[in-house]
Amino acid sequence: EARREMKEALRRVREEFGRHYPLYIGGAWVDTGEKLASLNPSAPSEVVGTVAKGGRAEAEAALEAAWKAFRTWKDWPQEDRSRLLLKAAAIMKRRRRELEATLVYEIGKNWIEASAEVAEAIDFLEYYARQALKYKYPSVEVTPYPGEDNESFYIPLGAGVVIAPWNFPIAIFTGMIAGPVAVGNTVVAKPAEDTPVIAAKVFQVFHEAGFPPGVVNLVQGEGREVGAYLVEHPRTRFINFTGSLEVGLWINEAASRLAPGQRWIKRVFLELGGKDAIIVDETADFDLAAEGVIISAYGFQGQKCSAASRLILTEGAYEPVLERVLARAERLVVGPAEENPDLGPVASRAQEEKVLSYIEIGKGEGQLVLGGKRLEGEGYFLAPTVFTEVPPKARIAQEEIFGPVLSVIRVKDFAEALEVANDTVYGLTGGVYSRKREHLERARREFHVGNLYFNRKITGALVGVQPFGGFNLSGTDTKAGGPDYLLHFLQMKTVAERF
Ligand code: TXE
Repeated sequence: EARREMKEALRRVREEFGRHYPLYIGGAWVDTGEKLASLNPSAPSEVVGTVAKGGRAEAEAALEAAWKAFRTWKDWPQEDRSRLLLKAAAIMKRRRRELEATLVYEIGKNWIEASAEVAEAIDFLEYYARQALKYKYPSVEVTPYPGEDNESFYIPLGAGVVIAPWNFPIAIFTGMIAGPVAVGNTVVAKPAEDTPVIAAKVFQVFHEAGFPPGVVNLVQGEGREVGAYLVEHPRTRFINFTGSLEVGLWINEAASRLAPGQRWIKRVFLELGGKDAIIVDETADFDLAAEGVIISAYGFQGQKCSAASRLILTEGAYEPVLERVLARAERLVVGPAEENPDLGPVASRAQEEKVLSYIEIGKGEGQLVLGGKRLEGEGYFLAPTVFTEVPPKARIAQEEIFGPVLSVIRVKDFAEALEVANDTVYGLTGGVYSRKREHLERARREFHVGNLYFNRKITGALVGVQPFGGFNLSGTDTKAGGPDYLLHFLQMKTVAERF
């Protein structure tokens, strides 16, 4: 049944190829003179759709609309704000297959990855809608003081900016907007250039849900232009960013520079890259470990911040795990995403070039034992790639590649495995496969990552179950989908009254 629905949805989305989507500012669909085209990475000659390309004028208008909307949105009863989020979730559920099919064509996810991602977007809306209700009352407990009434409560920050990456263009995009908006802020959102169509569809959903004009605004365009303008703007109150380390560091600096006329200290939230490691020791269930490594390293072609890109094997695990990983990796099917292969294409030509250049670097650093090349076809198809004997300090063991490339590192024991695992500027996710309690306990204390997984096949996160975010240069650890996430977008007001 799901298969039939998906085929039907793919057919319908294909019929819509080439459709044009405007910007969404102050509750109106706005066109501009310029266009941005979205290409199908499985067949880049196909234009999935075009969107209006915005510039500074549109960014300015959107911020203006967001501030105007904030005046009333901040005072809406929380139940009503939450109800709108739930309505958006219900609309997404209704359009679920269409949204999944759009992901398949626009970014090259296979059906399973696409379906998990749309489910996650829905989860974010529902979770934050529920979570926001907890901040409704002057609920913060303060110490009673004689002769006075003391009350502390949360209020929103104002208008802020959401800047999103292409790799989870509906889940992360929706979640980063839904959080701040749920608790009374308003938002100008700038999606990634490679995924403008799914972003426009998210805004169709918001529009249908009935958000008041200006609460959510969509400005598509280039990061360096529109994104940078919004970041530097004196009226931006917070920046919610997910993307690369490089851009994140720039934003962090730019946001703290006082622009002429700036009246706010901006709050900056950054969720950046990872160089995630899975450790397997000699006591592990080797089949389970190999299966988990495959899912984590090659799911969505390795283009996840949570993807394992380093496999650290202790002496007794090295041969049996490597053998199992290679046997499985060899069998992976790579092809057009609409055919629901194990791996679709990488996202864009730029991505393909970046990954291939790291493969060249890797040839000088380790042993290429599998893949390492582009595959036949119009799309950006890369073979699942494995390097062995990779020194921990090699560039392919230190830099985020964001592609289907796994670096295998040999260590003598568990202590060394942890040392190597932590020897990175990042600190997002980590995995450990072991049956030795002592090793797991030690990893629990010493493996310095925001999200740690033991003997578990998937290194991603479920909304509300595994709050997600990283340490070190992986970001500001906002813990998306966690119970404290909304607090980032609130400030506390305290009122004392003498009776
Ligand atoms: O990032 P880019 P990408 C990370 C992942 C990887 C990256 C991939 O690990 O590093 O995201 O996303 C805009 N001023 N995570 O390649 O290039 C740009 O237009 C303002 C981490 O898209 O940084 C786009 O909208 N904006 C993660 C956005 O920034 C600018 C989960 C991101 O682009 C800009 C998922 C500028 N100067 C991915 N330049 C986690 N940790 O949770 C570009 N942009």
